[in-house]
Formats: sequence, C-alpha cells, structure tokens
Amino acid sequence: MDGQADASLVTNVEATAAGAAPAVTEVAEIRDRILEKLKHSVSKNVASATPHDWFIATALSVRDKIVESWLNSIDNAKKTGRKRVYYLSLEFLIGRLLIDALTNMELIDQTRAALAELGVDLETLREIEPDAALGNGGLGRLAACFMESMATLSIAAYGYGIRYDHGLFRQRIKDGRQLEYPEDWLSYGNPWEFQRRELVYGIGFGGHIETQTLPDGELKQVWMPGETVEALAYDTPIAGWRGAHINTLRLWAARAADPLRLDMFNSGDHVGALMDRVRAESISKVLYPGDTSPAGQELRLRQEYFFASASLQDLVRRHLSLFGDIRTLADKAAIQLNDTHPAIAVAELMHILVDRHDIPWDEAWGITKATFSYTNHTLLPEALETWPVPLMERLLPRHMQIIYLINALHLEKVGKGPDASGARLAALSLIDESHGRRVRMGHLAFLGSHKVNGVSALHSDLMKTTVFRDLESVEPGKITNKTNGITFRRWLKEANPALTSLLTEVVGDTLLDDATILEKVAPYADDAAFTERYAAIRRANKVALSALVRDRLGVKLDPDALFDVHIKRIHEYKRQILNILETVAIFEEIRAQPFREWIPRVKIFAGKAAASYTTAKLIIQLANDVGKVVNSDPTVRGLLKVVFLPNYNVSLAERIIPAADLSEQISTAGMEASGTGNMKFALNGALTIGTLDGANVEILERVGAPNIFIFGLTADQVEAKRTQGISGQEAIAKSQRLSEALESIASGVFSPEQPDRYRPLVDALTYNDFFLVTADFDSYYNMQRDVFRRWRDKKSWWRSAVINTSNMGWFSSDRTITEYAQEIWNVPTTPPGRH
Ligand code: NBG
Repeated sequence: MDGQADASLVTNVEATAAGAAPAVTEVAEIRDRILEKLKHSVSKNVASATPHDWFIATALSVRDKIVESWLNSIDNAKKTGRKRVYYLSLEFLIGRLLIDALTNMELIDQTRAALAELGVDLETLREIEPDAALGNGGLGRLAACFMESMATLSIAAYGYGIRYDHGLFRQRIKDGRQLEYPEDWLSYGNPWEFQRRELVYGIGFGGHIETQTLPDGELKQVWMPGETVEALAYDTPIAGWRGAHINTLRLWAARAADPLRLDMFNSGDHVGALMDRVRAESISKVLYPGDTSPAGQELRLRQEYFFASASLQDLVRRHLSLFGDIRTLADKAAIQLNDTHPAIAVAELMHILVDRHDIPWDEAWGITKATFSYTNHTLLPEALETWPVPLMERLLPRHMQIIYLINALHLEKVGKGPDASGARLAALSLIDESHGRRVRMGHLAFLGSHKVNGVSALHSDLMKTTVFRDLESVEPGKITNKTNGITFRRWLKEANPALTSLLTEVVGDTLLDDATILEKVAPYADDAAFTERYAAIRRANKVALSALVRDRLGVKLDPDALFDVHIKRIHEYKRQILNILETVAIFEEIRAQPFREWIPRVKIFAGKAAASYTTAKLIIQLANDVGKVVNSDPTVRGLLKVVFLPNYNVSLAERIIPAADLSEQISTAGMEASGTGNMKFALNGALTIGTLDGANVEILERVGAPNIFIFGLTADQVEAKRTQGISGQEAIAKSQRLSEALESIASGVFSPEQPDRYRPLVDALTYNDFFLVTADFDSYYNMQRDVFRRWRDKKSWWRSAVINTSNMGWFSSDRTITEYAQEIWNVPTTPPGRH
C-alpha cells in the first residue's frame, strides 16, 4: 500500500471496460472519505482493517451521499404534496446493495480507483456483502426491480415489508440432497439500514369485540385485542439511477411490548419469562415458515396481518399529518398489493376508517377501493391463499366481521342479477365452503381494489377465464395487464459491465435512462467486428463462471461448450425434469454413438425447492445424481457436463446469466405467470428455448421466430389435453428415446446405491403427468437439436443473440412502472436525466 494509483491492481472486467479514467480529485476525495469512515465509524486503521471493515467503510461512505439526496427527496415530496405509492410485499429480494448503490450514485469507477489506491479490490468487497435473501423468487425480485425503477422515475414511493432475521433458507447440497440452513444476513450488522425507534406501532391479535351504542342509536364495534405485538421500523434507502431521487424501503421487525416477564424470571422460571417475547418475535424470524402445521399457518397469517397493519397505520399517520383529512386518502395514496399476502390490508383499512375514524361504511368502502390495487402473480390454485374461518375469527375477530359484511353486501348486489344461481354465488363469495369454510384472499383483494392486474399478456387473459372469471363478469374491465420488467441497471450494467460498455459505444450513454434506444443495436447483428466483440465478452463471462464452478464444485468446464442454463425455483411446472430427461437421452446417445460429432454442452441448474416439497427435492437430487454419473463417464469425454450450483440467489444469478448461451424457459404452457429470468437472459444475449408461456410469448413477438426456439403444447392445447386425461403412457410408448431415458432413471443407472430412488418420479410421469412432460418431450428434444444446428453456425447464432439484446428495451421495469403510474396509480413520473 504505497498510496500510488496502480491500474494493474484492478483486474476485473468492469474496470477494463469502464472507459475514461475518473477524475483524480474525485478519486482522492472518495479515498479520504473511506479512510475517514474506516477510522471513525469502524474504528480501524489501514494496517489492521479486514476486508469486512473495508466493505463497511465503503458502504458508509456512499451511504452518506445517498442520505443527502434521500432527505431532499422526502422534503420535496412533502413540499409538493405529491401522491405517494405504497408497495406492500411480503418479499423484497434486493440482493447485495454495494455495487447497486455505487452504480446508481455514479460513483463506481471513482470508488474502484480510490480503493485500488488503498490496495483494496472492490470485487472482493462485493463478494463480502451478504445477499439479502428476503424473497423466494420472481415475485420478490420483481418487487426489488420495481423499487429501483420507482426511484429512478422519481415516484414518491415506499416499499413496506418484513425485516426477517433470516430470509429464505440457505441451501446446501449434501450427497445430492438439499439441506436447509438459516440464512444469517444480519449477523455482522447491516450498514444500509436505519432503525427508527420513534416509529413503533401496536399490532393487535385475538381478544373480543364490544358493541357500543352511540348517542344517535347507531352501533359501534370496538375490537379489544387480547395480545399486542410491536412493529418497529427499519429504513433502507433505495437509490434511483443517477441518484436524483431516493425512496424508502421500510421493513418491520416484531418486538414484544415487554422484553421479559420479570416476576416469572425472579421466581425461577427463566425460560417461561421469555415466552411472550419469543412468541412475538417469531413473527419476523423467517420468510415463509412451514405452513403444513396449524401453528405454521397461524404464524403466516400473523406475519401478513402484522406487516399490513403496521404499514397502514404508518401511511395513515403520514397522510393525516400532511393533509389532515382521512377522506382524501385515495387522492394522496396508492397502495399496491403484491399478490394476496397483504390482502388483509383491505379489511384493516376498513377497520381504521370505520372504527377509528367513524367514516360511514359505504364511504369507507369507496375510499378503500379507490386506494388499493392488486397484482396477481400466479394461477396455481395452491398459491391462491385461503384462510380457515375459525383461525381468522380467533386471530382477527373484527376483521372477520368486516369480511363477512363486505361479502354480504357484495352478494346482495350480485344476487339481484338475472344469472344469480346458487353455483354462481358460491363462486363469487369471499367464503369458500367446498372443504370447510375458508376466506378467499384473492377475492378480498379483487373486491377491495379499483384495478387488478396480471403480469404478462397471456396470464392476464387467463385470469379472466379461470380464477377470476366470475368476479370479472361482475366488474368487467377491472382486470388489466402489466407485463413484468427488469431493471437494466442491475441486470445489464452491474451483471455484465463489459457488454454494457459495448452497447453504449453504439447507442450512447443514455442507455440506462431510456432502454428503448437498444433498438439501435439491431443493425449491428450483421456487423462481423461487432459480433466478434460481443462473442468475446460472452466468452470472458463463461471463463469467469467456469472458475466459480471449479471453486465451488470442483468440476472443470470448457468455456467453448454451449452453456445451457436452467435457474429458477424448483417446481414441477417449471419442468426441470424435462431438461434432465433430454440430458439423459443425449448421455445415452453419446455412449452408443461416440463417433458422432457432438456439440460440447454444459447443463447448468440452480434453484431452491420449498422445504416441504418432496418431489421438487427429489428432482434436485436427480439433477445431482445425473451430474455425478455423466461428469465421470469416460466415454462422454467431457462432451456433456451437468452441474447443480447450490444456494441460488440474486448474486449467483448475476454471475450465471451473462455467461449463458441458452436460457431454459420450459414451463407447462399456461402455468408460468410471466417469468423475469427469461428477460434477463435475452437482454444479455442468451437465446431462449421455451414454451408459449408467460412473457415468453411477448419475447417471441419482439425478437421474431427465427431468433427463439419455441416448442410444445400451447396453453389451450394443455387444457384440452388435460381434459382427455393425463396419463403419459401413450407418449412414452410412441417415443423410444423417452421410454429409454425413463427406464434408465427408474432402474437406478443414476442411483446404483438405491436403484428405486426415482421410481416415484417415473411413475408420476407415466400415470399421472399433470405437467405434461411426456407430451412435450419429443418436441423439446427436437428443438434442442435445432439449437445444436444453430450453434454450429456461429454467425447465425451471434446474429440472433444480438437481435435478442436489441429487442429487450421494452422489458425494462421503467416501462412497466410507467404503465402502473399512468394507468393504476395516477402519479406523475420524471425520467432520469430530466431533473
Ligand atoms: C411469480 C411467477 C412468475 C412471475 C413472478 C413475478 C409467484 C407467486 N409468482 O412467473 O411464478 O414472473 O411471480 O410476477 O412467485
């Protein structure tokens, strides 16, 4: 550490791609700020600082910059009396924030240089930051992309969620099997958050209702909760692109009103004295506690009410302090329900308006509907939440009463219609009576909102004909579509800086301000010099990923092989098993016909299975077992490799996606609401092999049929096929390849120590193939051969890749958020760079 700027210290791709060197004075200033933080906030000097100390010092130095702009943003929203957007979500999969913050504050190159002067590599610090896994998959990552785009577009927005001590579990793979461990992202502190000790709200549970008679003879219901838990706010600033506007992600931590029952403690019951506290704090312990037990279900409902109630109390307090009159709430606040998890907020707002502010019911219902809107993220019946009425009645007696009344008035209205049969009313009711009484949270969210949206064109259409068919007929036009998007700051610039530099050379440096200018790249698809550079960047990313795979799994990859990537939650509808079957089929063929000219290919899998989802866990094990056999088979000669990277999260996705050649988006048509991984891959130039499902349909429309590999049954065909029966026997009998692949799996070729391990999987595909894997196998297999043919013709491959990148501008979450702002929230947007 000699204080000299030494460019050779900086070895990563971004620095080499960064272009002009940052100004010397700015670098010196940043270096001094980092040193100041190291000394006064971390209490270390340069000689004794660990990489973690450097991470904290660097984070705090950029945080200071963010805070200045943050306070201005808050002030400005106050001064202008702007309408605010509140995004309620049980998940915010924000990932690491250091590179994101530096990028959006436009300080990344300067900070890298400043750290280099101190002998510190920014990439090392990047890897030290824990990945905030406060989400499960696409839904949570979408919420994170939306937060970033709302800040970028200067929308005054708050994200509201839960500050889980442990987010989604950490996955380890042992003997091919998934093991779950608690994620511990907070164990060494979190430099991004601010505890707001003044923002504490009481959240009631249980108890009873007292009916009071008002002087005018009207009855008033007063809820007397039996238990109160405190919600304490923690704020994280979310910087928009170019740092002009900063929003707040406010996460609630649960706390007991009393830390300890001192009487019990002193009488010797040391554990019992902590019981209330443990019970209260369990609410914000983990994301998605198992809900197979009644206790687990209760905890889930407690979580949902906890964060919905804290958020509503907070936003109502803000509204009253700024505008004075609760009746104007809908003019000044738009609340977006991210899926059904926060749907209880509809009843909570009615409770606040009617019980606390004495607003007459009808007026309160009008305010509620005008304030809320709801996004549906899945049509899978098991994901559309319903809560047993007895549980709701016990935990939230007043809310249950409110839900019953909403339902009674709703059914009274629709019951007057000419087609009001018993079956129709049963379908429209907020209470599902088909297997014990349960509250339909999707229906509650629908009725309590002025707009309801799906997340891709196909999904929004299917909503109208499936789960919300009856409700749509009562309120036609309420369902709209808002196709998902992704933030290009993270998924292009931060994940693939070299590609970003190449693209900005062509389209100019406003690419991250206005993604639609990517169109200008299209003509370069036929420019050999350009595609060569584009291909070289991919190769460098593949070399980097190969190093990671080697470090983590000890498997050596050939960066010139085709990287065929399937990364997402493990679920039967996402059909990882279809991909594995094709892998097995090719494995058998390579061994039988070793002389053929095979395309060297690497199958890359990653993803977590829900802890209680046995079949998904078995699929993980199969992928690992197949990998073990294939990777060590001498005849295969490295022509096929299969790797399963453990603990898939945002950071791993950032490493894998820029290195992918082929993107697997092969869900059973009609089942993937949208997908957002599909967009990230296509933006980074991977070609998609996929079904006509979710946003794949819109990707096809934009990139054109020659540049995407579409196969398999359509959503309509899937429905028709299912009505004929879902046995796989016929398809298996027709396809020798498929029957051989299934046979080798069933007979234990990949599990010699337990030959019948995969019998249940094979039996399900044979007799009960709900996800239609067998029906789509041949067309998938054949399409993979088209992929091979195309890969051989490199010119054509890279042409398609560039066309994919150039047509992805529309999938920016800035576009999606602009649509929400204009068509659902009615709030203004200011594009970046127009300040
Ligand atoms: C997921 C869908 C994806 C979609 C994301 C974001 C849930 C419940 N739904 O297809 O499966 O892209 O939501 O909309 O996680």
